Amino acid sequence: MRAHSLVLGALFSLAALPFTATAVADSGPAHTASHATMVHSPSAALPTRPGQEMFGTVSEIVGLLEASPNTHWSRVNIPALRKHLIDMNEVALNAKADITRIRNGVRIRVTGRGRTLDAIHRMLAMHGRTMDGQFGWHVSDEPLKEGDLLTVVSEDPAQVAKIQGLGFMGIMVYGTHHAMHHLAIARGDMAY
Ligand SMILES: [Cu+2]
Repeated sequence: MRAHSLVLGALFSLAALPFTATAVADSGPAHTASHATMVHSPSAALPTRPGQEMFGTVSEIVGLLEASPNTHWSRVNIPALRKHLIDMNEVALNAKADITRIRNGVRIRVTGRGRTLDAIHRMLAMHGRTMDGQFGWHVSDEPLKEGDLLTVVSEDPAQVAKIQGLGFMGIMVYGTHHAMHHLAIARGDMAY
């Protein structure tokens, strides 16, 4: 049992070293010095992968809030951001999207059940409000019993082609302001 723990400990120590530490078997003062330098060097490799998208997104937002002198922690609402990120997951993975091409755009019937249905109602209502009038698009959202009916049209033939090519997910991600919404939700500037 003790030997097993020692082996595990040794493996863990090796795994924690950067790949450049090939002189593990070396001994003597030279190795001791380089090892000390490596451990304390600011350039020593450290892991950065968050492991999971929710952890990564929330971690980045918390970092931005901490770095900003304008953050009012009494207003900060990370639970609202978490709720929105779960909604995004539901809409992206579990919602059913039936798309119909109409003369000047698309009509998309987005449906789901339970937690997915709640997410569809919240996300599509928000997207309808936010995206209407942008890029020369007219966006309208109609809540249904089993989902939402999203209609996206344009008078510009180039935009019509784009809307039809983007389809449901492309329309949902289109534009560059979505990540800013996450910060606004987290800062308490936007109800969700
Ligand atoms: Cu979002």
